Amino acid sequence: MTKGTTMLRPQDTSTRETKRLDGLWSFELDGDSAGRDAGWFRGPLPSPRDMAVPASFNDLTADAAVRDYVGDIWYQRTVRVPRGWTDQRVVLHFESATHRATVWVDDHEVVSHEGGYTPFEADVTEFVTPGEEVRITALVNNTLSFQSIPPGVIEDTAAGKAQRYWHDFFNFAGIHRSVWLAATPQARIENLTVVTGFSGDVGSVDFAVETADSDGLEVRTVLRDAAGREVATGSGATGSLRVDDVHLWAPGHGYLYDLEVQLVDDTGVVLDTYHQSVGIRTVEVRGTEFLINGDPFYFKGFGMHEDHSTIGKAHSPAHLVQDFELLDWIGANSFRTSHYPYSEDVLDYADRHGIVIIDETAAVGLNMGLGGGIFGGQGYTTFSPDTINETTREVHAQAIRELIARDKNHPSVVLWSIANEPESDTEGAEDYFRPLFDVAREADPSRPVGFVNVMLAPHGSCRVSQFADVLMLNRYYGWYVNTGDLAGAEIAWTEELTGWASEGKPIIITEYGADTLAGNHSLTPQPWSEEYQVDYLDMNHRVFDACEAVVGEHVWNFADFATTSGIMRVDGNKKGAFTRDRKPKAAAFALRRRWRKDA
Ligand code: GCB
Repeated sequence: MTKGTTMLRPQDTSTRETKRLDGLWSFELDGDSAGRDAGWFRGPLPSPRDMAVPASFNDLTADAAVRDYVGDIWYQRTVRVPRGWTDQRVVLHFESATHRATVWVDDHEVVSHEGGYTPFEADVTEFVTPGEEVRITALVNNTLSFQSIPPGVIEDTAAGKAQRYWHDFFNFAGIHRSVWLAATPQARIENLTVVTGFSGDVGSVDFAVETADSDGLEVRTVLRDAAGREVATGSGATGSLRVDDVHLWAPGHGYLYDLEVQLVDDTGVVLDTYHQSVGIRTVEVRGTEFLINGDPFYFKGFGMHEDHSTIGKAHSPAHLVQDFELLDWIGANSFRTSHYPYSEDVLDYADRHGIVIIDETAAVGLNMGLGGGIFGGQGYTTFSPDTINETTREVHAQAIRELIARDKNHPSVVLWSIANEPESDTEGAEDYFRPLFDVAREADPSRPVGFVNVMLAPHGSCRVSQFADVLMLNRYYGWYVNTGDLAGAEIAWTEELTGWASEGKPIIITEYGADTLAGNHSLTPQPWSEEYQVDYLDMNHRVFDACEAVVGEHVWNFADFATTSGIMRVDGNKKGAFTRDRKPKAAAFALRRRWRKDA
């Protein structure tokens, strides 16, 4: 199926070339799933409309049937293969297709991939001719089931089938990130892993390179500093580079070296070359401390979403820059990729700007007890042979592997979150999660692993946190419980947190927040007002500041975001410090005062 764990992101180098396929594609919904048997990939789609790539398709038409569509979705375009690509290996690379896709090049099926937030690619060399056009067709499917990550279920309603799910954000779908044609030499670099360290002012970059069609060729590595000066060289596919007078990557200081990997023949000709930015830093959990470069780190920031009006969950460079500017303005040093892997451009940007990331899989909503009917269909048992089962766990394991394979070399990523708010107080949960922590640790022994605990599994009842290196807690004292009663909330919250602190692990509060309608004010602290949101955050901060084991606070959420509709959500979730169009609420200024020493 997919070769999801051994691929490098397309790159232009002196031996490689890329062509981005973003723009308008032909698009057609296929509610009867008839297109595959009818061979829609064999020619132009029967009655297509235009669709933007990258974009969620949901909000781009004026048609309710499109917005809430669930099922097969066809995307198609033609592309002329660059005429200079003779004798090259050509791959077709999707950064993501939500939630799964099968792809054809002309009449040839080339790849299928499960999971909406990680990349996949196919070697299409034998199906393309440099200088000629090819037709690319992607059959995307956005259905969530008990065997998908995230899970969902299709229910029959009077109006037809409807998608239910247990997570609190709209099920945007489509092709959310760039699609590429990319050329590499046949003899090529296929995969690269770096792990960094330092002792005193000497840094180390351990590397492991995988190559293909490379008999008789030599791997060479060159490390250059940010000014382009060569600081270390190596030969061989694995090794360790010594970096004197090391310049560390650190929170707020995104210093990057460039590691160039070369594949060289015996006459010294460089047949392939690939560049990897490297931030030299260490991450360690010691007692209740979270250490970056040996220094205690306190996470300040948000759980975020890839979510914007019009484009939905698509990546856009303009929004990327704006969101990071706002993070800087407010004094955030970190965020969590709640609740799925974000665009690789986001991680690159965080690397360069010294922003710290908790990197999360799309395993959200593995909890059928949550929300009492708010977030979708109820009446299910979370872990059972008919619901979340061993097949789901295999899909989940693959999602963990693909996340780590994709993001392992980013210095910004310091902690893996393998799930958000799953059921975690049952034997079924314990059995389900135990092996998944092993999967993460095997894929990356260099970073701590955790999951995000839900309020329904408070201290003393959670059976999964025993496997985690760091405790991540989402708590809504003063919102979902003790609503409007901040004094009572403070007492209850302090009591629970004191229990968790006795575990001797660092605690990050990965969510705390109050829905707030921008512009709604009140003299007395009324829920939904901007004043209440400020008071609510203040109360939480008093609780955190009194607890030594708390090493971080991530407000839920950075910005208001789209959700499924229901009696709990008015035009989406309103817990943002910023509105959906990034205007600050009063809380944004309050957070800025707390987080920025100079504000
Ligand atoms: C949570 C979830 C998050 C929701 C949030 C809320 O615990 O992790 O996805 O959006 O609560 O606002 O209810």
